[in-house]
Amino acid sequence: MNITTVATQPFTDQRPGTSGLRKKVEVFRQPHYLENFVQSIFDAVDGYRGQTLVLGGDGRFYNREALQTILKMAAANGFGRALVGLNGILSTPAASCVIRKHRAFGGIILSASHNPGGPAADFGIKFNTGNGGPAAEKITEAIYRNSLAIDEYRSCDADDIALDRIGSARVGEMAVEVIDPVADYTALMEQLFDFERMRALLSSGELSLCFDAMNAVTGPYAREILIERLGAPAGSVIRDRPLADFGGIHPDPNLAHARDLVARMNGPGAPDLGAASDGDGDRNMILGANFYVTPSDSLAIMAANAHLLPGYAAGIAGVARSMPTSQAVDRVADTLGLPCFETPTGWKFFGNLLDAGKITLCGEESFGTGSDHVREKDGLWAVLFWLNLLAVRGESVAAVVRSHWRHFGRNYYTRHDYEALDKTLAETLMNDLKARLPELVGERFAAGQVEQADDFSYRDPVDDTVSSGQGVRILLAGGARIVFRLSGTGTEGATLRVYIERLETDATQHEQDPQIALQGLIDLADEIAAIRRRTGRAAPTVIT
Ligand code: G16
Repeated sequence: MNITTVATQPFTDQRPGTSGLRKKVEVFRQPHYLENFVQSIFDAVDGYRGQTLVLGGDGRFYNREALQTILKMAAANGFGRALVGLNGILSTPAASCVIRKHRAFGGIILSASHNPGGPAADFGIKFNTGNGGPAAEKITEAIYRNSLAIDEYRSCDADDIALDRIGSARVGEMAVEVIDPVADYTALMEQLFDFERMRALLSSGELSLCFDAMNAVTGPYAREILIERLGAPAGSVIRDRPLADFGGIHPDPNLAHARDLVARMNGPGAPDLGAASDGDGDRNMILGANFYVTPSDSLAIMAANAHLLPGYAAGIAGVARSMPTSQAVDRVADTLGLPCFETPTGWKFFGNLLDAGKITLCGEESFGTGSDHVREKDGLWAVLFWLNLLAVRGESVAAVVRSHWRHFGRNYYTRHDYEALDKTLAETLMNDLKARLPELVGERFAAGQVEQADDFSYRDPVDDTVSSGQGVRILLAGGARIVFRLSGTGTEGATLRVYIERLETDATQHEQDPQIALQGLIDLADEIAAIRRRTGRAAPTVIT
């Protein structure tokens, strides 16, 4: 193998965010930019010589080109084998599944998740370790340090390999297998859920669904599982072809970006279950006929009902949620006597808890739920969970959620995003807020008295790593909360996220619009942080 060592210079902006490095395509296409980051990954880990690397992405623009570059670098750095998804495709949860099943050293996933794709849009790259999950912070920080000091990277002279057919090839001395991206994942889903029962109901039309793959990676997975294996009618999966620019849409499964699905679910003859996933297949949105399930409620309902499904019939060990996620799941954990962990935003923080067997289910307000079957959040898994649950309970989505609220109370919840703010302005807003925290404690507002105000810090109970500065929490009497943090996944300016929640135990008050039920707290958030005055924005960009 003809290895080349290429001289390079550091870029100063390669610190991984909430989930890997996300930048505009044009940034990644600068000479050496991608290569520097990939070499920094390899230099941050040990023991991969001769080992297997899993490679794939969400199929967005630049996916294939980047894959060929990474294959040559992996060969030159001494990997023994690479497993690559057909056409360069692997959804994020499927990549996690393949890493675990084939005992790979780790994987590189090419995705900017729900961010738009195309030449003028976003690209991303992240490293997952041998447990199948996103690299922990100590690795992502080592990658960043390496990226600041890098002066050369290794590649090799080799031809590009054909990604469009399943089979074996070589890049230098490294074996490459182009694999079916759907097979291992489908087999895993069949172990967790009652396919026979779901098939009987879906193929007879007793249960119906509409899944929106948003022109992104889950199309092939949804077609195989929902239509081929479970017998749902062909039109049940919409926007099912992965496109390099996602057809010009935001592949983000929320009420704003899945408009057609929402219209169908709110129209006459709506299917029983509506769902959507994102660019790389790890997020999910769940809808019933005329009914929206918040991701936080979805997690809580899963925890309360898991024992009804085959894969979780033995019970669950514990649950975890990211700090800004509503406390609905905490109430389930309390009732069931389960351990419940509160982690910083980012799936990587669940990895140790899952590996140690401390939790079985976990989730985030940002449309992510998952379990110990892989080490990523998993969009289609969540859809199958709900389908299986509806099949077992024989009730509508709305009935399942309403009976949950009656039993556990309703955690009214909303997130207000202010996107593309000036970075310095957003950072100043947060810093000023942090400076005010001590004086806020004990203060009485119309919406309640502040009991605690802090900047969230997390000590990982498995390896004692401390992650601080993870978001400002204002905790009010009665469990109401306002949380402020800056997004770690945006590629333009800064995004301020404001998360607002309060518990309502009176069942006669469960049918309010959350924006109305939370109005007092929404006003208080603005009063405390002066968002409108400082940003000049009259309203949030996105409300979920
Ligand atoms: C990523 C992470 C999630 C996180 C989300 C939002 O999701 O994997 O853990 O909750 O970003 O992060 P932020 O609020 O910092 O933008 P995804 O689907 O983009 O990979």
